[in-house]
Amino acid sequence: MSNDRIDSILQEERQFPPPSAFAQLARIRSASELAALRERAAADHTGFWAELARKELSWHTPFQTILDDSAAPRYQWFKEGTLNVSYNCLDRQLAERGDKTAIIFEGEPGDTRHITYAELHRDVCRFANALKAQGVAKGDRVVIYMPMIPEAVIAMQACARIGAIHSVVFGGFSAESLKDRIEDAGAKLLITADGGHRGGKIIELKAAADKALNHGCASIEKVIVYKRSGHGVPMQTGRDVWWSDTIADQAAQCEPVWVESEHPLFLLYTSGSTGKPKGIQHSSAGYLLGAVVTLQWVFDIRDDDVFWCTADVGWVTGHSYVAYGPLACGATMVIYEGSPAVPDTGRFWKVCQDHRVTIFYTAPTAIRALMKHGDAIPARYDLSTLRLLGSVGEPINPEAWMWYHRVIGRERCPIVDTWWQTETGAHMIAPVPGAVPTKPGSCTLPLPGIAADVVDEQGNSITTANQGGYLVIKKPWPFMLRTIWGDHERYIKTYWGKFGGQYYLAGDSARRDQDGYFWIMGRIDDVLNVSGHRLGTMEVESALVAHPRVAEAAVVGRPDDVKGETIFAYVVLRGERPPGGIDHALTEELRLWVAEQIGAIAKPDDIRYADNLPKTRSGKIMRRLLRSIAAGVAITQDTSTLENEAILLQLQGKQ
Ligand code: 7RM
Repeated sequence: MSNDRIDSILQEERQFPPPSAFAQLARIRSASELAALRERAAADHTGFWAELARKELSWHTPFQTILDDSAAPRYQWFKEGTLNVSYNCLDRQLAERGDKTAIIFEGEPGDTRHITYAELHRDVCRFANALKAQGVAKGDRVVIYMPMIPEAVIAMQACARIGAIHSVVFGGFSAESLKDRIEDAGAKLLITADGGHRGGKIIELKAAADKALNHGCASIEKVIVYKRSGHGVPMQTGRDVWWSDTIADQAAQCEPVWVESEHPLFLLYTSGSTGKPKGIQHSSAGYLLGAVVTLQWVFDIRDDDVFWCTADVGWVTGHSYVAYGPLACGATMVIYEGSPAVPDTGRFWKVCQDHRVTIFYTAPTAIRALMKHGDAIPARYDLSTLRLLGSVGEPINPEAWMWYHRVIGRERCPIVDTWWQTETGAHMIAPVPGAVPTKPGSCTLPLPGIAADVVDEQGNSITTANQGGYLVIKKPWPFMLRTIWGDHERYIKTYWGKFGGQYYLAGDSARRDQDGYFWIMGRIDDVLNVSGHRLGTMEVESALVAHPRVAEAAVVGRPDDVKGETIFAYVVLRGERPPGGIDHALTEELRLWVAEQIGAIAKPDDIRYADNLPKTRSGKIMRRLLRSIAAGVAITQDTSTLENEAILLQLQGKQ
């Protein structure tokens, strides 16, 4: 057994062709149309992207050079071109869609607002003028720490309008994280709110901001505070200003600042596996192009759609598929402020019903959490307007995929499982729903113009079906990250170091099946090594979740003298956790179940039951923390962002 090979043990044979009712009306309605697009891209990679950039974006000055790779891996796309992202999202909709609803907002308490494109344009212009009046200019960094309300999008768009670089910090992050990000970005201005509604509580954003600012953040000159919760917060004279006051005297027109294609649109911090968060830097033109073409190809966006991406603007998904992409396509979108469980776990389905959502995009963690409450809750709602479902953030296990398909999509809606990253800017591997048959658990095939592959340790393409390896991208693409803010060396090392600068290393392991479909197996750092077999965590987790009593599972390796590693599983059951976390009969049943499903090699040695799994705020399992617990070593990870710290004791088997 060679040591650099990742073995696949999951077998999933089900296939779902594009429903003909869907395909008939789709933008790309057949495999041959898609093949033609792929061939164009394969024949002339940069020409393909240039053609799209000319067609889909409105330029102030046309570009001359499609791709400058002379300083690779610092890639520059569409050089000499100038444009404005906010102009592309708003101004160009005014003539035809001024009165069309851009945003349907629903707050957690139930308040709703409809904002037309003309109104959004006006609000963005006013706020852009306000930012200028507060001293913000092109290239300045602005940190946005807001609840999930339209003003978060308005703030982002206003920055884009004047060429300021925003960095959104998710409202669930602590004062400490906020401070680190403000300082790394050297931000001049902070935009926040008094508080937001989430989980029936008020999230004290201004209080956290004050705490961050009292402990550093010397670069911050002004804080703009939007009044959302209205619960009364202290304002520091000279520093803090109310949003409403800043816009009071501002004009409803604001000439966009034309910026170069490569001008940074935003920084977004992501935590790496080690070290401090990386400020992922994105461009203006290339980035926006990615959001637009993927909304067309993968979401098949149409003028009459009501698009709802549930992601917060604190994540890249909320940048590409809330703040920018849908607006640049002139779509109507839903923004929901709060938790999926308030007032009950039917909230998502109620929002879909009430606002007649046609395209719904969420994360597997949300799907599994809602699935846990059974089929009866979604059955209460009219979901007949839905025509397409999407998934993002982690591999969706076949069990959850089937539930999503059957109970939410009512077997009528294709599911697009979209693989991408903060760094990639937009979807990379995902089905084009009118053309590509889907398989539960697979993100299917790379999009046209995306040179994704799976390679071995030496960087050679793996041609054997189902043999796992490193997921790489072999050619630059317009919406790729440009650098890590303030640390270009780290950018080179992290993403281009492994294969001599030739390939972009995604950091995920993956395999391709006999049809060339991609199956993400997990992060490279998470690969298990059991008696010389390298196994992806995802497959063992999928097998566990396929058991009727299991709602969620996370699997990590525990160092073992004999086997190298043994498999340690953390399981959340449907219904009650066994008393004291002990149920020997069930543990034995689950071990046998996994052995039957995928083979004895994958049988977990230990199973621990908890009420919840430790997740990052974007819903990704904190496997490093689980590895420490399994190994019985001291926990060094920051656990302050856990929603329920008490589960640590359960995971440790102490309660
Ligand atoms: C969009 C986003 C990126 C990481 C990525 C993967 C995992 C995301 C999928 C997925 C399997 C998917 N950006 N991931 N989507 N794994 N199937 N459809 O999530 O920067 O926050 O995370 O997420 O490991 O590398 S992210």
